[in-house]
Amino acid sequence: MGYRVAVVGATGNVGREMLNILAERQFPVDEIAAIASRRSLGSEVSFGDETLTTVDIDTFNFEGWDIALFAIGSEATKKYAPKVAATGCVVIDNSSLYRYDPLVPLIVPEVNADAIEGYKNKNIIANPNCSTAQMVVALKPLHDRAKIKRVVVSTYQSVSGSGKDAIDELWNQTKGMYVPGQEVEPDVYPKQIAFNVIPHIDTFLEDGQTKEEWKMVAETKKIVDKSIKVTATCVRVPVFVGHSEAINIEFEEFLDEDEARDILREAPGIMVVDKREDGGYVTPVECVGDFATFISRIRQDSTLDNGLNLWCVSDNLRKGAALNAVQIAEVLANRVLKKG
Ligand code: 11C
Repeated sequence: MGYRVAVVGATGNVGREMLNILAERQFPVDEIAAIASRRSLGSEVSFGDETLTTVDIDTFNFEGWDIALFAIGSEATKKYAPKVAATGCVVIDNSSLYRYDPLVPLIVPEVNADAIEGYKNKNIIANPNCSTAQMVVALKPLHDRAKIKRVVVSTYQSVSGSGKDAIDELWNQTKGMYVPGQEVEPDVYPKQIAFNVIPHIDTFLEDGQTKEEWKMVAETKKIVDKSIKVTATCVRVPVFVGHSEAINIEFEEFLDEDEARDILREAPGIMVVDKREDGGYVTPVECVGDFATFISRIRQDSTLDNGLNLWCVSDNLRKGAALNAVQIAEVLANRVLKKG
């Protein structure tokens, strides 16, 4: 016996990946529903070999459904998640709406799967921001060994993190650079993204941080350990899929780079690719479609007594969003719902 699973926001980048990953990982699905807003009604999406036609979120009856994977943004989530959760269907939400709610668990299964029990408070589980998810997978095994004091992270985030329009903007702006008269002005982004980098993701906060940077701080504390200090600079780069991060870590205890490499090799969800030679590291184009978080360039930081640097790359639509949500569904199924 399997589960009745609804993907809400099934036509978006993340919703489609959720369907792909449910099929790829052979999640025990008895029945699947692809749910969308009225605007996308009737669109077709793939689920393994099947083609699903989307149904309307406003009329869909969630009674008797086990799990709803939400990928519809905070505003729509605010409207629909409480109603769906009230039917008894557990909501796994990819938006930021519930992440900082102390009554809602924020889960990265490799790091804090035990926190899943907290779902009972609201029948909702939150999925973290993509840049946080891949970072905490790397931090947790190192923290367990040498206790992290402080993290300084710079991100190189792909345009797919901003949705389909941003992917089109990078594509069209890049082509337009070569065709006189077909230049494409910035629209999704405040500045040109083709052949450029933009040190601005999400809105600005009063203290000068951006919301994306703040999320990395708040979410790392909630998922790994509230004592860890994090400071982030988040940058958009002209890459379609795959977020990269340069991470500097200060520990309470000394951790040798070779031991760190061994710890990361053994850690769940991580692939270490770290040869000190040309090409002996992973770049975003190589991580697309993969489940792993890739770690490269592991090395001592000689300016600190107990410091390491590393490079971390992952598919932001997968580990950063859809994969992590499906992994949460797997934990929920195996530990809590236990059907079949
Ligand atoms: C980006 N990290 O790359 C964002 C996308 O809080 O779920 C995901 C935003 C979020 O633009």
